[in-house]
Amino acid sequence: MATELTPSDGLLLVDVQNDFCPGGALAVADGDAVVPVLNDWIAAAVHGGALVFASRDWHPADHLSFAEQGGPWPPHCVQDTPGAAFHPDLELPDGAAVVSKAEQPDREAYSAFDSGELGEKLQAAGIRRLWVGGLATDYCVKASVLDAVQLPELEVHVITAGIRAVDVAAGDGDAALQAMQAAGAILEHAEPA
Ligand code: VGL
Ligand code: ZN
Repeated sequence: MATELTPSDGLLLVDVQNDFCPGGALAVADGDAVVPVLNDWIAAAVHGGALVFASRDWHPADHLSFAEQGGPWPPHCVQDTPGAAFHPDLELPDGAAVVSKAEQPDREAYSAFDSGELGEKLQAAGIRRLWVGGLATDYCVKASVLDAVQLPELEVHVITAGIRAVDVAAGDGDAALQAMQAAGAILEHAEPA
């Protein structure tokens, strides 16, 4: 069944940034395949008057998640570098709210809700359903969805065609999907109307 979005819907695009796409510093296999899928959801959001939020991993150059500082990742999504930019084909509408996260050098922040403002913005806008897609399934999408399901009166849907996993270990992405579903998120396999 196709889904029609309304002004009480929100679309959260998680970290659709160059460094998470093929050729990037922390490339997710097939990561750029989320772009056309999410563009369809963006079009449906614009058509239906739904709000669009785009989170971005926005690290200082000395962030603790980078290997040089003892963290698990190669440097990625360093503030104001091309790798940190949104994928050039992502059709972010005017009025999309950009949410930056993981800006503090000494703190990891996978969830888009770690920025602090997103929960309040959703609540202030009267959002009742949140549709989530982006990168990566097993890190920032998962963390964002697990935070979102904690908010009162918010139904959380994961756009399964619009996410891709890092899969450091095989099966991480599938486990993340199960964890999101177990926490109360709805796995959405349909296309937007
Ligand atoms: C992410 C690893 C490190 C993500 C961010 O956006 O999923 N993953 N930083
Ligand atoms: Zn990061």
